[in-house]
Amino acid sequence: MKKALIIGIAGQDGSYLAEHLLQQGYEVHGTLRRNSTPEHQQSRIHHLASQVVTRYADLNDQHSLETAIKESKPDEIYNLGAQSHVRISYEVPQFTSQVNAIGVLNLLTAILNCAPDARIYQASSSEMFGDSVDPDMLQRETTPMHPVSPYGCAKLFSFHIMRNYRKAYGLFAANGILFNHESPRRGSNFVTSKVVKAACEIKLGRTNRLELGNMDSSRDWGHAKDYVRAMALIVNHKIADDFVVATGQTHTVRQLVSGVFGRLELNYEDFVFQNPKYLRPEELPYLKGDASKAREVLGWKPEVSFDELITEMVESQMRQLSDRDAS
Ligand code: NAP
Ligand code: G4F
Repeated sequence: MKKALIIGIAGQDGSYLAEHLLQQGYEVHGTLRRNSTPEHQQSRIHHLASQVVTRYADLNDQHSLETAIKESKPDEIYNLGAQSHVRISYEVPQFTSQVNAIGVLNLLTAILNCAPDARIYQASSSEMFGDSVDPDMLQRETTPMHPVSPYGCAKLFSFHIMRNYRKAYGLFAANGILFNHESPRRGSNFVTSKVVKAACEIKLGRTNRLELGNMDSSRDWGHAKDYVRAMALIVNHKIADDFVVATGQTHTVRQLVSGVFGRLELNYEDFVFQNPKYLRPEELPYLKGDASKAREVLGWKPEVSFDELITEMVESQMRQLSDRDAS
């Protein structure tokens, strides 16, 4: 039985990855961060409580990472831990860099010390491309990276330190360059989740206003369930390498908003307003990924379309709101 250690098991991706690896027959271990409201912290993995082993650890605390590795003895380590919100990375740039950049170096050092044969996956991001795009309007593994946020800059450091430690120390250190991926478990301050929640509440007459930032940027949105399958394929590939994971479709935030409100038979223009507080000091305007390498080398392709993703998120939110009413 293979053993996996997931740093950040209680996040959106951590929860889906844990489910996926359990289905594949893995023994799954995961790390949580200490926070002041433990009752909410494991809401995404409550249903897995009897099947996974959790312990506290933090990317900023190398001792805790070494303990987690020594106790779990993993064959595979998935680093999904991060301050993952791009706009908030402008409010806490040093913290973001400590966790998303130096934290990865801490983890690599712990792995060199305690489990140099383990295979490592790093959650790299399409945010690393920043304002760079190839002439065919796609981003791929060879596209230059010019990040435009503290989050993107920190992720670019971790991407390169993974490649550096792969060559310098022979670690199996692989990067997934994942484009945006969403689900009903997405944090409520990311745009898909924020829009879906507000639109459902408007439909039920609980509010009549949604405030957003820039609606003209474009993102390549996929489903988190599809993307965690790619993570496991990357780690189980014969060599450590870097892979773009994306759908190859892009939509503007405005198209997302119009689609979500349209599904609920609402006209978004009656309810959606811009609030400058949600604008970013520098915006990443456009993302559209070319996942040909992942498709050809790993046999990966996304199964959930943008429309199916939105439908699932809207239906799940409506169910949650009516369950809350009933209880
Ligand atoms: P998420 O829901 O925000 O989950 C992040 C996880 O990291 C949470 O469990 C969080 O714990 C944990 N964490 C935060 N700071 C940590 C620290 N100092 N030490 C250890 N763990 C820490 O994000 P996600 O959407 O699942 O994304 C997973 C990873 O993929 C992140 O690294 C993200 O940057 C990257 N990524 C995401 C996307 C996307 O579209 N979702 C795309 C590309 C890359 P708390 O819940 O306690 O904060
Ligand atoms: O949902 P978002 O916050 O995602 P963003 O910034 O693209 O980052 C996500 O994807 C990255 C991969 O490309 C990950 F690495 C990262 O961890 C995260 O998962 O914003 C999407 C777009 C942006 O252009 C933003 O400016 O939506 C725009 N937006 C407009 N109004 C808003 C809002 N975003 C948020 N969060 N909140 C708004 O009110």
